Amino acid sequence: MKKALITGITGQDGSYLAEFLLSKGYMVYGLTRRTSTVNNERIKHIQEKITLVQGDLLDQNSLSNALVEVGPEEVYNLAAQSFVGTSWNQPVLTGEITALGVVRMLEAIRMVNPKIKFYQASSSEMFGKVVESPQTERTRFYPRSPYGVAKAYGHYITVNYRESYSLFACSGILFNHESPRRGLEFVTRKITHGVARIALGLQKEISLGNLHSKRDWGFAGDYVEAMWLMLQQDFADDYVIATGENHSVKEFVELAFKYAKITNWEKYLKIDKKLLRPAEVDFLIGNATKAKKVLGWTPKVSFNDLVKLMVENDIKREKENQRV
Ligand code: NAP
Ligand code: F7E
Repeated sequence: MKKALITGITGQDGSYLAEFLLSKGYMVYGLTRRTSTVNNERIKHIQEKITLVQGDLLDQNSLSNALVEVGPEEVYNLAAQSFVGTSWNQPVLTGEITALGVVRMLEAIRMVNPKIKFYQASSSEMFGKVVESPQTERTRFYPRSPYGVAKAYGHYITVNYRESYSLFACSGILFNHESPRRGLEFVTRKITHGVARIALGLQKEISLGNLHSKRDWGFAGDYVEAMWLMLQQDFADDYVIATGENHSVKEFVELAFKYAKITNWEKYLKIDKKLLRPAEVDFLIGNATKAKKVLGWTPKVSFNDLVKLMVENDIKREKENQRV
């Protein structure tokens, strides 16, 4: 039985990847950091089937110890300070976790077992103020936030350790991917959660910042398969994972209200200038031709189905919360 260690297993992607790897027959281990309250909501349904080990991307020895304890064939590094907005407020912490955390894990792999295959969760935020569209693996980076800058370091150090030490290290440049398990601070979930509560009479309005930025939004459940496929190839490489279409925040809002059967949606929307970012990423659209050709990967869930899925899930969840 193959063993995989996932950092960030308590996050959105970590929970979907853990489910996916269990379905492939893996023994799944997750690295979790100490928090004052246990934060296993997204993995509680599979907790009996996985093993959690303590560690933190800020602590070098904890990573080496986790690798010795688990002895994985594959490591998926999904842990990060992943919220772009917070990265202006805590740029140094973002750099420590999202950038230096990657090299700490690569060093641990190099020291403990250089045969371990490594996946790094890179991001379309590295393209930032895009220099060409659609963006491919060869598009030059122009990050627009401390988060984007930290991810660019994580990407390049992954490439560098592959070239310096012949590690099997892959970087997946994933465009935005969402789900009912998305954190509430990200725009898609903030919208579907707010719309669900408005539909049930529990909330009066939603406050948003920039409605005009466009994102290439896919479904997280589809994207974790691409992570796994990258580590099953003969050679380590970097891949863009995206749907190839983009939509504005405004379009997302309109569609979410439509699926909640609410007309006159404008009256429920408030623009709050405090939610505007110091520098914005206006337009992202990915070209995943390489992933399709080499990995045989294509996204399955459409934009409309994603919005519908998220709205319906939030309505169901809010109804259940009211019953408790
Ligand atoms: P997420 O829901 O925010 O999850 C982040 C995970 O990282 C959580 O499990 C968190 O643990 C963990 N973490 C944070 N700091 C840590 C530390 N110092 N040591 C150990 N674990 C730590 O993020 P996601 O949406 O699943 O994204 C997964 C990865 O893909 C991230 O690296 C993100 O930057 C990247 N990415 C995401 C997208 C996207 O659209 N979702 C696109 C491209 C790339 P706690 O539960 O303890 O906080
Ligand atoms: O913002 C605008 C905001 O925070 C999307 C992370 O997973 O994907 C994510 O980063 C857009 C931006 O995601 C609000 O200004 C308007 O233009 O949902 P978001 P993100 O910044 O694209 C990438 C690929 C990652 O790697 C990241 O980890 O929506 N927007 N009003 C708002 N955004 C938020 N959060 N809240 C608002 O009220």
